[in-house]
Amino acid sequence: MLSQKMKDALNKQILMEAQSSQAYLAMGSWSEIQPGLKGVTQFFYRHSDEERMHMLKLIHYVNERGGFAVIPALAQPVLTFVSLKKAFEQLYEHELKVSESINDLVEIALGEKDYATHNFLQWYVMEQMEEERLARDCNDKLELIGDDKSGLYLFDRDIMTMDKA
Ligand code: OFO
Repeated sequence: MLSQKMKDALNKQILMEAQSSQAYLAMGSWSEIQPGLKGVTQFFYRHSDEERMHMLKLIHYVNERGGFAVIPALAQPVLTFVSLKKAFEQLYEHELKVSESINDLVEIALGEKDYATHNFLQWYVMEQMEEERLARDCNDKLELIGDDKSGLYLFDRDIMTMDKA
């Protein structure tokens, strides 16, 4: 059985994953109308789907452990970006916040002596490590590319095969 504190904290994480999914969906919709960003668009949409999966995993867990997963209302995400680099910077910052939030959850689980939740959260800890690395790689590449159009062309092509593994 989850403690009230744990339930509340997990429900907050459900909101965060839902917000992540919306934010990346908005990035995908923005990049889809920019010329030549087919690969990037696919990446954002795929990432949005993954965040939804993270949210669902939490929903099932909370409900299976005797809680009630609350489906949250969402604020409109940022819709437009001055550049692709800015969108990726935002994605990276967002992932850092998610990691922080997962770490807080781990701390709460330990404090509550809730070892089942602690164990459940380890998947998210590993996932965040990979997501941070991927977002950092993308930012580093875009930094190198600068305004070089052929670099951007290659980035868009390569991101289709860049994965977390
Ligand atoms: Fe990328 O955040 Fe979910 O966990």
